[in-house]
Amino acid sequence: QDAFDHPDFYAIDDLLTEEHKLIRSSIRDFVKREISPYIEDWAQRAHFPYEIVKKFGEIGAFGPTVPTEYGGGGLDYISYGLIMQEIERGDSGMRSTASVQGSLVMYPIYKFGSEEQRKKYLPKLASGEWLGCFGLTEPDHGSNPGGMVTNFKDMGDHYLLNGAKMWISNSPKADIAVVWAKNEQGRIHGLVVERGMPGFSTPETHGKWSLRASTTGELVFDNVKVPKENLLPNKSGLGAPLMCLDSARFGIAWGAIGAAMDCYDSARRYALERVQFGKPIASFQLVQKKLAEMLTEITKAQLLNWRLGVLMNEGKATTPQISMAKRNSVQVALEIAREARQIHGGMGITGEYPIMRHMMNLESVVTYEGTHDIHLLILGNTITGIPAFV
Ligand code: TGC
Ligand code: FAD
Repeated sequence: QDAFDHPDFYAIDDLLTEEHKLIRSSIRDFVKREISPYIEDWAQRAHFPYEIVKKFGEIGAFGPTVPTEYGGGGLDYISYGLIMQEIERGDSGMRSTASVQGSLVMYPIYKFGSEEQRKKYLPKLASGEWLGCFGLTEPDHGSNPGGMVTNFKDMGDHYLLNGAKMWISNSPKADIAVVWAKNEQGRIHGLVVERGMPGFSTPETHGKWSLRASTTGELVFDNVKVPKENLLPNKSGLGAPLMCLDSARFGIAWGAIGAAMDCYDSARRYALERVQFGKPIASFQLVQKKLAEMLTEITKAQLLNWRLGVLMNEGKATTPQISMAKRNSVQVALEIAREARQIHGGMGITGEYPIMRHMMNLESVVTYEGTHDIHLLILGNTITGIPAFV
């Protein structure tokens, strides 16, 4: 018997194919076997389990939508969403490792790279032989990446790259980085920077209270000579990294609901087992209210995510639609984590239960890939036609 019974109050499974359900249960089994038994310990010790990279490669968690000829899974976006949902049910930091590799490293190389670049990098990234990272955010340019100062100069036979990126998931262990930098005309391009290039370093960021099992760091470029063939040739401008973010934010919309499901599941079990005043706390109306609201919000988000997946598959999803889903899912998950924490009473703050870890993780998820308020402003711009960013 599956110990985790995902809520499916509106029979959303009927909207999934047999393949979707198979993918979901194989990733769920993997998470139960390879992540859930160890994640509290990794998170408590701020340990990134590097061996998970190869294992993610083996189960097809990297680049599921990338065509099979490049090592990807050749799957649709609902499959991708389900994979992210199941991994994040285990831990948001583990999902970060997978979504950065798939949506932010493999996707730009596949979409904007040359055939040589696709063949050189994608199979190794898909299999987990190489780990990648994505450098957009800078110390002084987070929500406003268009203001970036990292730059490269054309030196004839190579480019010379200078600058720094901050808050980069996977960076301390990454073999390659997809880096966004401005050329001498101020135009943004993507470059593949490889570990070992002189002048390139990846210092680790310590002291995080969130995503503790994910490794985060900087990217520092001090006169790094980047071969000309490492520039992604097929798209430039801020739109290129923003397209990658569309794909990653879609995965986060599904992933965050995975974390919410885990909190709901744990809260429901705890409420049925924990006795106070001679009764399970699940018999009190206030506890039932919390559980009913959790289930309602999870169900609404599942439907939104599923519909967005269909639009993604049809190539019709827009950035504001993706913003709405990312923003909604993370907010719902954070609120569910907080309510679940209350249901667990004092036990909710310990590593005996996954709640506090999910809650702390979600404080990063609500900020990265566009903050909660930036996504609101993207929607506000769509509704009114007035950009309120500046
Ligand atoms: P704006 O003027 O709106 O757009 C600039 C140019 O880009 C075009 N564009 C798009 N193109 C393709 N796809 C999209 N989704 C696009 N969105 C915009 C746009 O048409 C324009 O083109 P052109 O030719 O006119 O120049 O740009 P803006 O500077 O006003 O910024 C808009 C804003 C604030 C929404 C955007 O900058 C933004 O989304 N900021 C948030 C930054 C962000 O999300 N950073 C994430 C970093 S990566 C990360 O967090 C990874 S964590 C992963 C993990 O661990 O899981
Ligand atoms: P700021 O942009 O300084 O924002 C601070 C506050 O001001 C926020 O509340 C924001 O909403 C608000 N604000 C900013 N502008 C406006 C405005 N116009 N109107 C209203 N409010 C505004 N980046 C990468 O490139 N690659 C990665 O792999 C990556 N991984 C990350 C991993 C972690 C754990 C974290 C925490 C971040 C990661 N990021 C990554 C960076 C992330 O994308 C940024 O933190 C995020 O975009 C916000 O930028 P900032 O932290 O500089 O905040």
